[in-house]
Amino acid sequence: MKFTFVTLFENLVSPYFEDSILKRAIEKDLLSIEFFNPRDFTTNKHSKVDDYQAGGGAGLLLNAQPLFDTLKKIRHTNPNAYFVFPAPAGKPFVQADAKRLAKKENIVFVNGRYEGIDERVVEEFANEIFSIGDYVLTGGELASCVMSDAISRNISGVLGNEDSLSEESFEGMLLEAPSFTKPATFESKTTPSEFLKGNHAKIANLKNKMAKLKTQYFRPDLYARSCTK
Ligand code: 6GU
Repeated sequence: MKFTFVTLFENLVSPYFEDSILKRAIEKDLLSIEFFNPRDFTTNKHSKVDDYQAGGGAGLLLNAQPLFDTLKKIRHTNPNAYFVFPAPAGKPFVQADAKRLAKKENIVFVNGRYEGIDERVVEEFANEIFSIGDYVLTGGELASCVMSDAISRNISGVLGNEDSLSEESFEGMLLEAPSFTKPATFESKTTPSEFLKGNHAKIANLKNKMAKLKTQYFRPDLYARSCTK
């Protein structure tokens, strides 16, 4: 998988790939990243990339021309490039999207800043528009990091232990059960005794009960959906 980030602020994104699991994925050639800055594609004297909104409205928009030319170049280089636009007005990004997109060869995250992107660029290039939650960020970069992280861990070989993919939250529509490590007693709090006895069927049963209770308590919306499946 290649992630292409179109951004005015490469430094907001690149450090995220310089440590831990994603760093190792790059070293193992399972993942690569590249950056394009629309400022390099400006045709005006002062390399200006933003402008007032037609018809008024607060805040600046990214101009169509530099961004359009950036994306045209990317598409010309790779006709299979898949364009994802992070935006608060997109559809909610969920685990099923992370899994599906992990099969693409090249995902291009097109990051707006300011109040957004000229709609004609969205119309021409966007394969999908995603939001990562009901709040507004100052730009798409954090959302792109969030989505590329969630996608990466679904690429075969990226996680050390692929089992962790099937047991975790959202795979079975329930939140993950609480987990514990050593020692058995810590700060006078004890690990549930079943976990220490080693009967795997009983532990699985207890974990499932805990997962249901936790989901009911923290995410009644998810729980209601899991009951209908
Ligand atoms: Cl994807 N982008 C921005 N700018 N704000 C957001 C978002 C995305 N998702 C939630 N808020």
